[in-house]
Amino acid sequence: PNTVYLSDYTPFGFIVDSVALEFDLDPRHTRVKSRIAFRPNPDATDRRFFLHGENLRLISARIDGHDVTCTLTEEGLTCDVPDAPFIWEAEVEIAPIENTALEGLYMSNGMYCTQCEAEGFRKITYYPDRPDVMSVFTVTINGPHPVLLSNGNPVAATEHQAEWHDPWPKPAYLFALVAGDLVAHSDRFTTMNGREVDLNLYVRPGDEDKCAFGMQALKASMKWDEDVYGREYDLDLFNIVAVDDFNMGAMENKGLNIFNSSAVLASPQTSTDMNFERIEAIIAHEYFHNWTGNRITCRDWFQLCLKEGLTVFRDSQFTSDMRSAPVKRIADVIDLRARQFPEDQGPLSHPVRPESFQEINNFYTATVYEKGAEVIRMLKTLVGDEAYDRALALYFDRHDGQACTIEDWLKVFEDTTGRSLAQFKRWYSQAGTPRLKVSESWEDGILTLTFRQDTKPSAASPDPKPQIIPIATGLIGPDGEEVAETRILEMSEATQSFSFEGLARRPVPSILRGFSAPVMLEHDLSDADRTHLLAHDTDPFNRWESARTLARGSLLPMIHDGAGADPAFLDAIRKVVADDTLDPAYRALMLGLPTQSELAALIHAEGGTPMPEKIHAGVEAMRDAMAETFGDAAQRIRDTHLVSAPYDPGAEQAGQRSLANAMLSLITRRDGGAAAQAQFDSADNMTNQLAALAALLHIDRGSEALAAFEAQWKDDRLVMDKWFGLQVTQARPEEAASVAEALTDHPDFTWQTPNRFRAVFGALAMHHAGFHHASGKGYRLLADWLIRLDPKNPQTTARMCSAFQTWKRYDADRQALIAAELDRILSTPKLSRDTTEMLTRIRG
Ligand code: B3K
Ligand code: ZN
Repeated sequence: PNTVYLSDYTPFGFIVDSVALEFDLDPRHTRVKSRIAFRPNPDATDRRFFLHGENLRLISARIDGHDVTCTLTEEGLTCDVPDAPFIWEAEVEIAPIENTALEGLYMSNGMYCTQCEAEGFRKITYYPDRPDVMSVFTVTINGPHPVLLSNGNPVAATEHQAEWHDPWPKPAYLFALVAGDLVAHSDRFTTMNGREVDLNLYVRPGDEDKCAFGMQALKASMKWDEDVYGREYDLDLFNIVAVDDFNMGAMENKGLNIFNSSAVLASPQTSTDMNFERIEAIIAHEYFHNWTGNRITCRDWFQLCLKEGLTVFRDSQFTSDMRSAPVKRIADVIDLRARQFPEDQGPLSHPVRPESFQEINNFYTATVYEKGAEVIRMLKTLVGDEAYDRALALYFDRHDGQACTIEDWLKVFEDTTGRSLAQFKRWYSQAGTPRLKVSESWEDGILTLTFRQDTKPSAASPDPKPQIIPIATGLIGPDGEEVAETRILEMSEATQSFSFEGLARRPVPSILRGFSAPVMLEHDLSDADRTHLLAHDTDPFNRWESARTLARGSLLPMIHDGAGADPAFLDAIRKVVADDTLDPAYRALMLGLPTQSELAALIHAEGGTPMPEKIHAGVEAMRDAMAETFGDAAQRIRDTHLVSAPYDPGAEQAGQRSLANAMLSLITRRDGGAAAQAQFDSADNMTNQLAALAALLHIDRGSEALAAFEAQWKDDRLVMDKWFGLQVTQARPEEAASVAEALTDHPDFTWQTPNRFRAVFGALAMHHAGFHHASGKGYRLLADWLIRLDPKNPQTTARMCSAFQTWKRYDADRQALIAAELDRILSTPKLSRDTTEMLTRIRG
């Protein structure tokens, strides 16, 4: 297979002045005519004329009106062109109905839609399909559908024909087309400069009642981007379309965002609080791309984090502002540890800016996105908020309309602050999660903290160098008072010390406040000191982190030798959770435990061999102990936080529900399911209904509720995804694979729809003890289905292969079972490039 290298970048030999496309839609025989104005690029040395094209049937090709002969390959075409401006015209035929990969132009429930990022446009017509080729598009769509959409503004429409013009030059990956029998939920937004923008959310008939929240979120995002970043929307129209068959969450096509219906449709009866929050964040994310991604795009796909890291960072700021900043920060760190850390510490480890790939779709990763956002967060911490704002203003000013690199991005910060970011740049070029060890010394009223940073060498970065690490640190005195406010210790050496002077008594340091860097902190604090921080830290993140660390410490002996839960830990947790002065959402987070996979990683890092069944047993024992410790208090806390007001998805009510439902799950461990059944029977919103169902399934008393749920929701595909997933999630480890397998026989298991496939197999992969059950059945079942899905949808298959990325943590028997499955998949004839690359890297 072909490997592409960052170091091989050269500009395209031609500039594209304009693109006109005309589509005659037909499921099997869609015709696409293109008329493209090219001229030689004075900045390029290589003038070979190569256009990408895949699975296209070329009908005709002309240059300046004359037929030309082209050399066709699997990847595109070449032909001789004049050394002067010329017009390329081509006609191709494609079959959207046969496009099960959901990349390019495809069909979903009878509607046409597109997904072009990263390299899908080449499945629509011949084109230089690379992000640094930007042009102005005019699109004509012929089709019998009531709604015919493309990017930009509508210029003309008759029955069965629509013409669109997008005045902003864009790369082909932002092209979009939608045609179908859709209904619009419409609204308007007045921009900061008083321009009126029409907003539409297009959905299938029947989904109209699930649009209001997404529309609100869109308007809130538009306003926020004006207020916080000074970014105004730049077209008269902004459209969002919901599609059922989609490989990811959503796509930021210029003026025509396309969303997985699960990432935009919401109603109180069918969506959980978590769904609402996720939808709000994704709408914001895609909208924010209009400036960070579309107006300023990437020079090449190695620079993906330029738009993704920044846009994730911006959407996390938005959520912090709309909801609770500490809760958002904790949720982000939980997510980073669950998804990015395993990636960065296993065979798939790669820098935030990778240097080579075979299939770019495999690099839309937690490292590029979430670590990419963490890197920007650190940059902001290092230069300060005010310099960050100035740097961003310069970025938009200097690079509007360009396709940029990480070098361009860092340069605006260097020019703004006068500081060199040469060492900081390692965060973009070096893979792996640094370990940060800290030791303390105390003498004459001076506390000295000595840090050592260490990154494990990996295939991607064999010789890691010290990073710049901003370590936000404060001090908590023995009486619980803060004796030093947060200070940013800027570490740049492998080993470095920082002192705090003039202290009357020895304080407890609160280190890496707000998780100021994506590292693994090792701080040998006594349990007493941690409990002290848990009670008194003024930094809400670190207060939570103390609880997490205590939980880990208490869980390990329970896992290893079946010890009982540490009463001191239980008591400390009970105290914070019962503290009514704290935000309920925060208190619910305090009750959370590290995931079983995270515990496996920890045991592995400490030189042990994680045994999934023991981890599972330890965590269950801890939950039971919590249920005992809370006793009747659980009921009291739950009662206090039951919401009687009409459902609202905002942070306040959602926090109440998350605490009440955390209590419900403890109560259910002791009451045989009575409270959960009552909640299930009376719930008027999905959050409470699903929480009750989960609690019942967990104690094996859920079969009736499950049937009732199915009967109630069988016609709602998004709710049915939850029904499929939850049964696997809540299954006992020895049954998880069988439950998943049985679900694949359900008539509604429409496995070619990524949402449904992920509902079952994503849940299985996330069920640590179930997936890793010693029988190997989980591995086998997933492998069977990946083999089946790969020829239909390589992208979703490849993504799900990451379930195997942690395999080297486990015992020899499990490793042998997994290796056999990896080899079995790899030996499948015609395995896709996507899946081959993922599994080859994982297999090592
Ligand atoms: N930019 C798209 C992701 C495209 C994924 C292509 N495999 C969505 C987003 O990050 O906003
Ligand atoms: Zn994005």
